[in-house]
Parts: sequence; C-alpha cells; structure tokens
Amino acid sequence: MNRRSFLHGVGYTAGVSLSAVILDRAGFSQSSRPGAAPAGGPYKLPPLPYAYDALEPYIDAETMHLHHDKHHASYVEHLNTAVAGHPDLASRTVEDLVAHLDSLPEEVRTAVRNQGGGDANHSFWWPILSKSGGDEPSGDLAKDIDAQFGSFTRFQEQYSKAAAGVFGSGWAWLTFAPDGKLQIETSANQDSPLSSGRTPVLGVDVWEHAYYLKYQNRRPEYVAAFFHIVNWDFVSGQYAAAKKAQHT
Ligand code: MN3
Repeated sequence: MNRRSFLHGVGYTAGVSLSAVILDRAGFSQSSRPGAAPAGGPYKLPPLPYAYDALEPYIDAETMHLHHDKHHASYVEHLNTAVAGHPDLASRTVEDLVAHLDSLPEEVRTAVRNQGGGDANHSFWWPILSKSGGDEPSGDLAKDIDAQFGSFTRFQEQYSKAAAGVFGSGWAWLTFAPDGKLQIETSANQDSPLSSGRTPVLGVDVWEHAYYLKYQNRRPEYVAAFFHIVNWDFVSGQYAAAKKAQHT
C-alpha cells in the first residue's frame, strides 16, 4: 500500500504557507498538477480521485482546492517533518502509526496524532465522496444498519445530529468495533477511531474549512448535502473489508 498522508490542524495557517512554498520549490503548479505530492519525506499527498468541481453543487471547487491542496498537503508535510530522523516510523503506514500511538516515541506522538491523523482521515475521506453518490447503502451494510439503528433514515438522523453536535473542529464517524457492532461516534480535531481500535466505515469532516466558504455557519445544511454525495458502494466495500479483517 502506498503511504498516504496529509495535514491540517494546529496552526494551519502556517501549514498552508509551508506547503505552498514547498509546492513552488518543487516546480509544481497546483492548477496544472492537481494533487501533486510535495517533494521530500516518506508520506505523500494522494491525488483527489475526481476533478475539483466533481462534487458541485454540494461541495464547491474552491473548497476542494483549499481542502486537498492546502490543508491535506499541510498535514502530510508536518507528518514528514515529525518523522524525520525516525526511519523506523517512516517505514510504517500512517494508519499503522495512528492505530498504535502508544508505541511511538513521546516526542513524536502528538504530531502523529494531529498531523498523521489529519493525513489518515482525509485519505480515507476523499474516496467516500462521489458525484454519482447519494441514495442508500445496499447488501450487508444496509442489513446491519437496519438491524442496529432501525432503518437507514434513523441512522441518517442520528449521524447528522452527531455531526452537527461536534463542538469546534472534528469528525463524525460510523465505525466498526471489535465486538462486531457498528456505532456512530465523533472525534475532536484529527483524532482517528483507529487510535481506539475501531475501523472507520463512513466519516464526515466538520472542520469549518470543509464547508465554510459555501455554507458559512450552516453546518447541518452541509451535512445534509454530504449525504447526496456518499459513495455507498465504496463505503460498503470498506465495511466488508473491516468485517473480513476481523476474522483473519
Ligand atoms: Mn479537513
């Protein structure tokens, strides 16, 4: 698996500037080379799996440019900075690092939690979104959502309420737990459910950078729009993989 990363977060204004400088130095133009990875370091910014305007009108192209090329890129850069001098860490995937924070040297633990979490969360998130998304899950995921939440509509209501209720910056998740249950949870900042032993199946970024240009303070409207672009085929695949991994 290719290592993936990104960043955001603590002092992201500075992070954006750093990222822009590095992109320029590497000779990349973000308009002509969407998603081009900043040079240097083991972790790379994955390209967006669609055009910047693919999610219009639900998520605008300008937001996608900033979110992917600046915020995510900044997480990756800061993660690379954090693991410089730790080749033993740099050989591991960012998901592995985030899932085992306790195994990390104390001096890098917070940076991996924030910047590595930012990378892992966004790399997980982009493929969840699709222009042809929306609708509802099918198959195993649909069956298990019905069993645990009553119906897809009830799940959607609870999930949207959780997302709207995140205080400050964070994420709302549907996760798969070791006990075989799906659950709705939220995390602050860039904390990942992986750090608590649960596998993300669905996520929505509720940092203001994810929606403020278009929706301003209307986060519930953004979350409602999100459900129009969820790629349930992909999400169902994530769920199937998580269940399978539990049995191996
Ligand atoms: Mn974000």
